[in-house]
Order: sequence, then structure tokens, then C-alpha cells
Amino acid sequence: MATVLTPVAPSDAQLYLVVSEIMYHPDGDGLAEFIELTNISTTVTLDLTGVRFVTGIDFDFTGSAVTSLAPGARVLVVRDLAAFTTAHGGGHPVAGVFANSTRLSNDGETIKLEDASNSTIKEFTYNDAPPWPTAADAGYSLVLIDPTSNPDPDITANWRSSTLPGGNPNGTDLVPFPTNPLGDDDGNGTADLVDYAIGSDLGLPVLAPTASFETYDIGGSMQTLLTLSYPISLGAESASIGIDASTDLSTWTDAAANTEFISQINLGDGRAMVTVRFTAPIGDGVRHFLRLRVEQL
Ligand SMILES: [Ca+2]
Ligand SMILES: [Ca+2]
Ligand SMILES: [Ca+2]
Repeated sequence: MATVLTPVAPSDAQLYLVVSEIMYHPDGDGLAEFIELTNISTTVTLDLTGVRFVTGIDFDFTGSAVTSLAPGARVLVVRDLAAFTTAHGGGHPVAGVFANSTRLSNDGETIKLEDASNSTIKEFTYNDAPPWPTAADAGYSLVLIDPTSNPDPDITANWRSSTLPGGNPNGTDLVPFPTNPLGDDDGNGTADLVDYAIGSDLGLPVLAPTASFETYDIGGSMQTLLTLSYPISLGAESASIGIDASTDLSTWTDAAANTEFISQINLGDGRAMVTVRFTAPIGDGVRHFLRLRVEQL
């Protein structure tokens, strides 16, 4: 028997309500968990009556401390109000605390948010293991990238670590894009797009990329592989960094296919150090040049 589904217009909550930040493993006793929702509409005020978390954590916005969300506004649901206030101060728009002693798992889990007609607003599964940001399992939060574009939260690449431990409840840690990306308004001799991408615009000591030969045990065989570490600015969502390789400083090729990710270590100052290695050894006597390629997204 054929089933005919009648298209139903999506609710305002389905159109405009996003889960914009998840703090599942805060430092200390772990009680300062929160989840942040944002109304990404620029014109529509959302009625949160009937909006509920039904998987992962339990919470019903009906009758909560926040039942209306203005355009662009954020709302928080927390595990423990006292712990949250100790960590982040008062004055935040907290709708309430997780019901039924639920909590956000430190090992990843499925989160489901429904609207007043039991339709799914968002359903996704986060994780604490790569390629998910592992710093979020150690005091940083998961931050949805470019929330106003309503990205699919079930896609790992749409999340990043918060720039700082503790996250940014009811705020954003996005780093402003430079006014003249190819210029050098800050006069440090480097294009401001590069400063932005590697965090040299954060008022911190500049970190340079480093290359070295490191020895790895790969399946029982010891291999010496070219290894590259470079800083990234976690809140610089509008830039990406790639690696180009050359043997003659004339012809450069994208090294993505010949490298693999090793680690990303948050530095606690808005930056992280990313380390990648080349997958094949470089022959004796072969010169190899590397450069970072910064692109505006
Ligand atoms: Ca937790
Ligand atoms: Ca936030
Ligand atoms: Ca500059």
C-alpha cells in the first residue's frame, strides 16, 4: 500500500531555532553543563511553548523562565543553576535546568529537540572522539559554526571547539574578519587574512609554523616522516588553512592527499596547534618545501 505524505509547512521553530553551543564536559565537578539555543531569524520572535528536548536531556520550555525568543536572541538550559552561575555569573537568559536528573554525556550522545506538534526541530549525535573537537571533552564547549546559515548539526565539520575554556554562553567567540584581508592594517608585515587565520591578530605572541622529522611506529614499522605544526585561530570561521608542497619553489601542489591529521591541541588563548604528517617518507637528498595556504571561505 502506498503511503502519501502531505507536505506540512515547517514551524517557525523548525525554521529558526538552532542548537548553537553545547558544554557537555565542563571543568571541575562537571556540573556547569549548558546547552545554548539561538533564534537565527532577523524578524520572527519564537514562541517556545511546546518546544522540548526529548533525547539526551529532558526539558520542556512550556512554563519555563524563557518562553519567547526575540530575533537573534539566545537561551540557555543548564544542568545545575548554582554551578552555572559560579562559572559564568548571573544575568544570563536561563530557561531552567535539565529535568529528570538528565545530563550531557561526556562520551557523546543523541540530542533531539521537538516543537509543539512533536515534529523534529533538530536531531543529531555529537561525540568526544576525533574528528569531533576533543578539547570539548576537557572544559571547552562545542560551538556550531556559522549558526545563521542553519547548518546540519549532525555533520561533524559544522562544529568547532570554543576559543576558550568555559565556552561562551549567551554570547559568541567569533573573531571579526579583517577589514582589508589582503592589506596590512596592523602593520606587522603580514597580510591581515593570515594574521586572522593563525591568530596573530589576538594581541598574543606570534607563533610560527614548525617542520621537523619525527619517527613514528606505524603498524610495528618505524618510519621517519616530515611533520608540520601550525597555529590556527579557533574563532576565525571565515578562513581555512591548507598545505602546499614543492620540490623546486616553483611548482606548488596541494599536499592534502599526502598528509594526515595527527592532533589539534588547544592552547587556551583562542588558538590551537594543529599537527599533520606526510604519509610517505621523503627520499634522501630530496628537497621539500612547504607553505601554508590561507583562503577566505
Ligand atoms: Ca557531562
Ligand atoms: Ca555561545
Ligand atoms: Ca597584518
